Amino acid sequence: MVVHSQSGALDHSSLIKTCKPTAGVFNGIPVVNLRDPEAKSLIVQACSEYGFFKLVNHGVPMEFITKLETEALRFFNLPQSDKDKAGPPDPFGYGCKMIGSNGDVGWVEYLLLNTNPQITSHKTHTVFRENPEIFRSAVNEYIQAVKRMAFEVVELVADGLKIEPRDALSRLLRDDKSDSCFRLNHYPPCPELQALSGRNLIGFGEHTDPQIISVLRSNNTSGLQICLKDKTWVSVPPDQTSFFINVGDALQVMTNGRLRSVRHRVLADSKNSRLSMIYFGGPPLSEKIVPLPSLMAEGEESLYKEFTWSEYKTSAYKSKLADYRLGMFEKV
Ligand code: GA4
Repeated sequence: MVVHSQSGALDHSSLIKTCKPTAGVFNGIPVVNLRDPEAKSLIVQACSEYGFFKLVNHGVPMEFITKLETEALRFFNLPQSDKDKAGPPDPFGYGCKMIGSNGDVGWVEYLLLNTNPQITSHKTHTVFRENPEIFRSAVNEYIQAVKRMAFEVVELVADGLKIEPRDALSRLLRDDKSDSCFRLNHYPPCPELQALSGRNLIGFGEHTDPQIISVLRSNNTSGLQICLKDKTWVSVPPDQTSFFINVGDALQVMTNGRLRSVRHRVLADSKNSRLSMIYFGGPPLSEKIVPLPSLMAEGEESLYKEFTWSEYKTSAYKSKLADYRLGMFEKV
């Protein structure tokens, strides 16, 4: 179903997607304490069953999180004409409602940044004319801390799956040429939502993340939903003090399907705005995405054709958000 909307921070009239409210709140999301001696097996278990888990005791200082959140809100509260100066997202920069370049829309505005500091500084200069240094340092200190935690998480994945060497995954994220990005998503409240006779408004449509791993932090507004193995959608209770970790397509391939790239989406709220910040850890463009040899059992064959991250990205950017992107790389 599509509706026209003319109000809210996403100001111009446009077509917005809705869906039936079928998902219930799920209290079974696995919770992993990063300092738990059992963390490696709990992570592998969670990533095989859900491709998703909540991380606590993560070591990222709350101060970095709130500082960046404040700066992000300062930006999203600017007049539309000022925000538009930081767009369009090509793919980096400010975007409003349009996601990617193949006609996907959502009730969302966002900033997409490269995690390479030089590129970040170029864009943030346009974004934060008045005081680019404050935003730049807030982004950099946050990303640095989140990356460090993400390296640890993928090393625990390697330990849990007995992958050798244990930096087989983390070295890809640590690489200077790692093709990683960072996204700030703002979902303004949509007051018209109540008039939609019980339907839900899609903030960010269903998709899987193409990269190795995604690390998400959001404020306390709900909206995130994940798709379980049996294809039912469930709502993830928000927790602003924790991080949520997603397995991406590349990690599914590198583990030959042992870990599952999770389909997820975000619904908008009628009263509360949602702010999320996501680090997408990807490999260098030239990296071959193949199952890690040390993980393969004797005689086990790859479920996927060989491809480089650059080839996968090119094909992903030609796709629509909800497409099953790994499909064309599966062996028949
Ligand atoms: C989904 C994960 C990340 O947000 C992202 C998205 C990207 C974009 O917004 O430009 C894509 C989407 C994401 C997958 C398919 C293509 C590309 C929009 C889209 C329709 C930054 C990414 O890497 O892939």
